[in-house]
Amino acid sequence: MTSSTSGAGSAAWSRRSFFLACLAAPFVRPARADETIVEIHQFKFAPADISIAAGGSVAFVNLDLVPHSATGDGFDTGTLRKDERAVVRFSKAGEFPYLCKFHRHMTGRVVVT
Ligand SMILES: [Cu+2]
Repeated sequence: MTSSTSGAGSAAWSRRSFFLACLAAPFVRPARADETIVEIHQFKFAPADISIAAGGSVAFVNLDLVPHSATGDGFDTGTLRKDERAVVRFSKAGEFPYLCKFHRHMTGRVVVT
């Protein structure tokens, strides 16, 4: 009895799951292999200290209500408002310290190898 409806039921369920997955996608979308995410949250860069391979990118994502930036020698995300992100590509090896130009106690570092 119930087996006759299970097909339709699971189809409806999977449509609903697909719909929910689409809604969730922006939040759970995995980073590209060559992209490292640094979240800006509660006036901190997290993780503040990262190491990437030359040619890789860092996506800075502001989760705070207030604007932030990631500003270093040779790069600047510009002002990032809530939920905005900026991707910075690092092509040369080296150490790239940066800070938030609005809150200079907020610091981080990208080590490119
Ligand atoms: Cu800031």
